[in-house]
Order: sequence, then structure tokens, then C-alpha cells
Amino acid sequence: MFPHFCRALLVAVALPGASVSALAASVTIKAGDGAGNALDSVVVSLVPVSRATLPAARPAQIEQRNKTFLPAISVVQTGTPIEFPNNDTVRHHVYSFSAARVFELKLYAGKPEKPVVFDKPGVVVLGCNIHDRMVAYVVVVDTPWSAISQNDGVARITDVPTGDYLLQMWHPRRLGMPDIPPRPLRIAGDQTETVKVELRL
Ligand SMILES: [Cu+2]
Repeated sequence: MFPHFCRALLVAVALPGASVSALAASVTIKAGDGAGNALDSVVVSLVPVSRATLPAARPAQIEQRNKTFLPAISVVQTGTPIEFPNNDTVRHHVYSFSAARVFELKLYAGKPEKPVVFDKPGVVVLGCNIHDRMVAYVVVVDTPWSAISQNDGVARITDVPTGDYLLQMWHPRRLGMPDIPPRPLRIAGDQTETVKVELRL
């Protein structure tokens, strides 16, 4: 009993500025293409270096509308169940041959009975057997802290607990290229990082 009490006292003394709740930061990532242009559709994720207990993955959805997958790019935590509601009047046949998640939802209308669980990290490319032009990407990462850059190149990840992370990046126009080496990043408070992502020509 007594030693625990002492340690609690020491922590309280060592961290006079710490609030009662866990410290969380907002991380802004500005993505460019190396030629000075803002780059959209960059998937950025912060993977904790030490395997802390992560929050449970939350369900996600990729709908089909006007023969298009929406959203075209998703980033989800490993273990995420994704629903694939078909909101078109034509039927779709959704599939993936990607190593991270091979599956198919045979020709269907409406909402499939069960979601597809994405249980391995990696990039999954989705297609439709009927409509060749339909394509979407699911980036599965071992973290709930991720975002996708908008037209201004900015991706914002909020509520990131302070600590050490690896910043991982991906872009659909890097398919077939080697992975971008992750960047070690210490999150100590709100901060902004600038990254360059080379694309396939
Ligand atoms: Cu289709």
C-alpha cells in the first residue's frame, strides 16, 4: 500500500502541468507532390510504436451509388467490419484479390447480410465484376489515428495521445511502387508535419 502511495505522489510532483485526462494532440499533415503542389488522397496514419491497447475498431461503410464506390478511398483500423450497401437499381458484384483481404460479394442488390471484416493491415483494391470502371481502395492500418488529405493537401488527425509513432503514408497512384518508409514521429502536443509523396508518372 505505502509504496504505491509514494509513487503516486512522485508522479504528481513530476508532472505539475498534466491534466487529469490523457494528453491528446491534433496533428496536421501537409502533403505535397515534391513539385510544390498540394496533394489530395494521401492516406496518413499514426501507428503507435509501443503496442498500447487500442480502442476497438468502429464499423465503416462503402456504398455503391451511380456505379461508383463511395468513398473511393477509406482508411480503417485493422479489424474493422465494412458494410457494402448497394444503393443503385442495378446489381453489383464486389470483389478483391488483394492479399490483405480476398473476398467477393456475389451479384447482389440492397445490403448484404453481413459486413466484411478487414482483419489484416495492407491495401485492398476493390472492383466490381459487372462494371469494370468501378474501383475503390481500403487502407487497413494498425491504428485508429488516420486521415486522408483533402484538395489543399491537408490531413488532420485529432485526439492523438502523446507518445511515439510511425507516420505511414500511401497514395493510390503509388500502387505497385515500394512502400514509403515510415517516418518516426514523437507527438508531444499540437503539431504540423510536411510530407512529400512521389507518385508514379
Ligand atoms: Cu457493379
